[in-house]
Formats: sequence, C-alpha cells, structure tokens
Amino acid sequence: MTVPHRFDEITETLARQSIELPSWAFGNSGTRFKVFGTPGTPRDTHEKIADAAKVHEMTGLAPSVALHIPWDDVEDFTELKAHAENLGVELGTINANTFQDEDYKFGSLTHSDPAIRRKAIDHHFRCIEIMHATGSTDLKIWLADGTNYPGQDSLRARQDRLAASLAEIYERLDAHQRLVLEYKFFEPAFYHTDVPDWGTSYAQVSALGDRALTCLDTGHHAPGTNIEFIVMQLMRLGKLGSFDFNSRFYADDDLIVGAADPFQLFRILYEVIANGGLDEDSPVRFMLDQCHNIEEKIPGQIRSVLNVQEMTARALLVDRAALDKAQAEHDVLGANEVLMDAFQTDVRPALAQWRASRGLPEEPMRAYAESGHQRHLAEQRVGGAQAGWG
Ligand code: LRH
Ligand code: MN
Repeated sequence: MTVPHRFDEITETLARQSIELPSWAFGNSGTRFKVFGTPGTPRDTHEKIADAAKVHEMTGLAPSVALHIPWDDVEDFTELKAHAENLGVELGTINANTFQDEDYKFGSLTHSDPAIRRKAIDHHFRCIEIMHATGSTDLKIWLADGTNYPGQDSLRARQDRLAASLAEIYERLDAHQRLVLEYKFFEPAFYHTDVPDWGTSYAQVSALGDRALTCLDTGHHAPGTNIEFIVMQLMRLGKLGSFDFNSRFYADDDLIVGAADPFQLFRILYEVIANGGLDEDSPVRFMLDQCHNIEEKIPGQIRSVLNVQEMTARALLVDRAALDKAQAEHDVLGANEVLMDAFQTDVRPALAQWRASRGLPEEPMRAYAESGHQRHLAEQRVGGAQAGWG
C-alpha cells in the first residue's frame, strides 16, 4: 500500500476537521411527489441526535448536530444539551424556519405587512433564546422569500424591509453569537428570490456587523457557477461563515456531498485550504445539508463525512511549492498537472490506516454495516410517527 508522500504532514490538519450534521437528514424527506419512510427512522429529536452520535462514533468527524426550529422543538433544550453531551456530541447551528407557515405566503422578513415581519422576527428571537440554552453560537437564516411573477412586488422595497428585519435580529445576538445568511438562486420562488446570490447575502450581512456572515450551500447556485471562486472571494472579504455541503446534478437535489461531482468538491476544498479555512483560528464552519430520500440515513451521513475527509486529504496533498513555481512561470499545463496529481491521489488506504491509529474503524461504512445497528434500530423503533419536515 503506497502512502502518499507527505501524508504524515497533513494528519494534524485532518485531525482538526469537524463536519456538523443536520438533524433533519436523519428524518424522512423527499420531493413534492413522495416522502418515503424507512424502518428505524427516528421519531423525535433525541433519536435524531443519537443517530448523529453514531456517525461521530464511527468516523470521529462529526462532533456536533445542527437543529431546525420548529422541527426539533423540545420542552427543555438544557436537557437536550445534556442528552447530546452524554452521547459525545454537541448541539450546533440553530436553523430558523419561516418557510412553512401560512402567514409567510408572500414573505416573512420581507413581507409588506409589519405584523407578519414582527412574527418572523420574533421567531428568530426565539431561536436566539434556544441558542442560549444549547450553547450554540450560530443562528442560520435561510429565507424562501421571493415572488413568482414580475410585478408581484417591489424588489427594492423587499430588500429594504429585509435589511431592517435583519438589523433587529442582529441586535438581539450577544457577543459570542453570529448569524449566517444563506442564499439560494430559486425555489420555492420561481421569479425572484430575495437572497438569491452571494452578492446579496454579502451586501445584507456587511450592513449588519462583524458577527454577520454568509452561508454557502453548494446546491444553491445556477448550473455552471464556479463555486470555488465564490469561496475564495467570500473568504478574501472575511465574510464566509459556513458551508452547507451537498451535491446535485440539476437543482437543489441535496444529494450526498461529492456524489454528483467529486472534482468540484476537491476544487472547493482546495480554495478553502488555500485561503486559511482549515487553519486553527478559521471562522468557517462546515455543515452537511442533505436529504436521504431513498438511502439509509446513518450510512448516508457516514459516507458524506468520509467524502469530505477524502477530498480534504487530496487537496492538502497539493504540492504548493511546485504549483507556485508553475504559476509564476505561466506553465499552464504544469500547474494544472500539480493539482490533478493531488486529485488523482488515492488517499483511502492511508486514511484507513490513520483512522485505525486513532482507534476508529478503518472502513466506517463496512464497520457500520457489520455492526447490525441498523437492524437493531428497525426492531427497536416501532410505533410512533417517523420524523420528517413537518
Ligand atoms: C434550503 C436549505 C436550508 C435549510 C433547508 C433544510 O434549501 O438549504 O439550508 O433550512 O434547506
Ligand atoms: Mn442549506
């Protein structure tokens, strides 16, 4: 087994990598056509966190779980925090949700009716209260707000209302809390979306302050977008707060990260590394945002964090000195070859050996399949309603 030279030079950085898991990936999800069930799917937030803890146990890569409100609402978030810690994980990003309430038909933080905006702002205030109980630092805001037909509403007025609403929410954060504003170029709105691109998110968060940053969901760009360029630019501007990792062939498919386009994931992680995103003091958080509509959810999440780890290892193996030299000499093919060499380096055997050296399963996917845990969950979790997006 050939260990890529310099692999031992990257393990310190790999050991620092942590990828936050989305609680909702463990529940049922689907499309407007069908949401399928799966035996053993969690029935509540406590069971979702137990499944996330299993992913961390198998990979050592996922020490925190993001929650979505109200999907993960519980009586006592302090008790939920203790539950998570007993299982060896932390509660992470709190995701607000203003995209499933009748009142938000024509918008939430952008709505023309001040009473509806108040309701939406109060929902974010409640999410901040929850952050105090869970010890979370990040409030993530994604808005479905937009219109379906030209003329339906004033694009300018909506931006100004959004800015005022975000300012009230930002004011409520305390000194160690941040908000990240996620953009998406369409869906569920089909003519315009109020936060459609990185430029709009950047403009809105820049008006708020240092603890307001952008969230880049890899499935939220128009086909053909050079996402790694946006990663570089937002990091250059000091405004990239977090990633929602997933992959897609067409729209916001929310498939397993790296499944649809592993080379794109490699290029994105190369820019993350080149711009200090894996440095010890990096402000960038890494989260998955996926839906396992037909595949098993725990192995789906295990596969996902392993895909990020593998592409991170390959990107860390880029021979920077050789690349800098080739770039300086305008050696176009030479420079590209340096990057492709790293991309085509099979790091899996070395990673397996490294995991074993840290007391982790060499092959987490196989170890999980052989553990019988999935069968145990299917037998144990009988009755009750399986969790989902509602
Ligand atoms: C919107 C989104 C957002 C979440 C939701 C689950 O498409 O990416 O991050 O709130 O998915
Ligand atoms: Mn997302």
